[in-house]
Amino acid sequence: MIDVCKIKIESGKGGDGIIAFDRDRKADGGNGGKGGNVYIVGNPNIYDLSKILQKGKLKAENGEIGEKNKRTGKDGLDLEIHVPLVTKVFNGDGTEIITISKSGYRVKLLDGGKGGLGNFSLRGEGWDGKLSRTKGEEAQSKELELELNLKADAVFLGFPNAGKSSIVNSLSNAKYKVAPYEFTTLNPQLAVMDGHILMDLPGLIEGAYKGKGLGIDFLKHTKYAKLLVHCISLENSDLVKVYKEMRKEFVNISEDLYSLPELIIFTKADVYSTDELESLKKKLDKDFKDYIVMSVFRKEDIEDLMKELKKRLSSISDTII
Ligand SMILES: Nc1nc2c(ncn2[C@@H]2O[C@H](COP(=O)(O)OP(=O)(O)OP(=O)(O)O)[C@@H](O)[C@H]2O)c(=O)[nH]1
Ligand SMILES: [Mg+2]
Repeated sequence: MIDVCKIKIESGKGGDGIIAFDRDRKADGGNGGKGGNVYIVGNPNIYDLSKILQKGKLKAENGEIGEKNKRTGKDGLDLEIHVPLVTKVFNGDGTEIITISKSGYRVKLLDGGKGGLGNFSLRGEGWDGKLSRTKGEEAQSKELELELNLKADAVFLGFPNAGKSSIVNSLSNAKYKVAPYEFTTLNPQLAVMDGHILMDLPGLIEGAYKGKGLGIDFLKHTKYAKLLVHCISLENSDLVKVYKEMRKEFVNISEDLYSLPELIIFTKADVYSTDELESLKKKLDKDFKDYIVMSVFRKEDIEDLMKELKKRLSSISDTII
């Protein structure tokens, strides 16, 4: 997934004014059209920056030159660069320009050049006026750096192989890769559950905050989350130890991540028989206050989890960005 990129943007040049005469040898050359502006627009249907890079040159249209008969040349079309939410926009030197955090939010980054004047606009007495015109204003250009901070309501974290992607898939229409080995998920992946955005993340291991495993590049994407869904596989023998180890990792990664409301999900409940599960839950009640035990292979577990997530997400108001 492309979540940072450098781009060069360019507005349209203004069209030149022209010199022309009508049948009576009166000045009638029109003005040039205006060059297109460059805008950046927040678009909730885009999830990474790759499309922007594919486009190559990001340039608005030039204005056309003026025409005979006092007619102004056509204005150049504006260029709209659509970016996912939330995208931070920086100047080439790293200073921040703006954060695009809302759908449809449209900000002008560059002005198109003004059109030049034709000899009709500049007409005066005598030939001097009749023979003058001005050129269109030059285009502006700028280097930008874009940084995507994906906006998700709930982020799924935990050790590798805990079953995070399996759960996210079963709560949504997503079909992300699931496999019985570690680090199947390499990049943050988004899925939609009835309007709520879920983020499936790569597994974390001890020392992730120091760059171990796949590291913590994902962190910028968790900034706007409302809920941390902490997934722990019931295949582990010491669940308290596993839980504490991961909480230690969260605090080392970021205070914000650590402070998010947390829902603990013990996954792969089907590895136990019903009786074994009952006694396990009694043990869990002693160590954990707020948790869910589930299996992705049980439809009712998925339905219950979905209800619970919706309840929690609706009760937490949107983060103000
Ligand atoms: N028995 C059982 N296996 C499960 C369950 N959920 C997931 N699995 C299996 O566990 C393995 C890992 O599942 P994933 O969903 O890829 O786990 P992950 O946490 O996303 O893994 P990484 O992306 O590598 O961190 C796969 O073989 C799944 O089929 C479950 O509820 N029960
Ligand atoms: Mg995964």
